[in-house]
Amino acid sequence: MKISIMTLFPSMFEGFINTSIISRAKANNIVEIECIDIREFALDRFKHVDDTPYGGGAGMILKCQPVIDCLNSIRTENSHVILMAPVGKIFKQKMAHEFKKYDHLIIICGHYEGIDARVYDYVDELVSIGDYVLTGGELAAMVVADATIRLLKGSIDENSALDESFENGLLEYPQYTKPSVYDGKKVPEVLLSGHHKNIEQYRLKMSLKTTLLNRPDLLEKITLDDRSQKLLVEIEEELKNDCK
Ligand code: 6GU
Repeated sequence: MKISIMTLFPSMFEGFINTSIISRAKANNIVEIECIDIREFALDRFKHVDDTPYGGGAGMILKCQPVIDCLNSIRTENSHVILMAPVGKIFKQKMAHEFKKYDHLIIICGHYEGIDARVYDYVDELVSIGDYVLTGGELAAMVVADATIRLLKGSIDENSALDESFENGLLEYPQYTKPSVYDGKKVPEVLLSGHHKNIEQYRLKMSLKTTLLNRPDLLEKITLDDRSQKLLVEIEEELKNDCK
């Protein structure tokens, strides 16, 4: 897979591209990442890429011309083009699974106060990473690229991706490593037992409990099987008793 990132601040991506899992995925030819500086497509000798908003208002707006010329210089029939913008659809794990299927993903980072809305007509979708405003789309683009790259075959241990938060609609169960006692705090006994069925049951229960406590909205979006429903009733009883 190739990911092309269009940005006014290519240097922001250096740490991201050259560290840990992402640099390894690149070295192993699982992903190719390029950053293209939108400013190189400015036409005037001062390399202006922004201007004041029609209708008035604060800040500067990224112009169509440098963005579209830049896009046209790299896009092919196989490119899927996303524009990072706070007005876009919220990025979810499911979207990362969609994005990983494309041979060529182009991510456009808006910056300044906004981007000329006519750019929307040249992209496949607008994507936001959440309900807050960042100074630019760069951090958001890294979030999308990271979540997508780690799903590519060979990027991380495939088994570790299966049990993760969001993959089955639930948050992940808590994990522990050595020592078995730290500062008087014990690792749950069942995890030391070697009894795989009990461990699996305990993890499912903790997954349900964590989701109920931190993200009850996620439970409303999935259908639980009989076993999970029973466990959830058990958890709710236990929580009630804890309050007494
Ligand atoms: Cl994609 N861009 C900016 N500037 N802010 C955001 C965002 C994107 N997603 C959430 N906040």
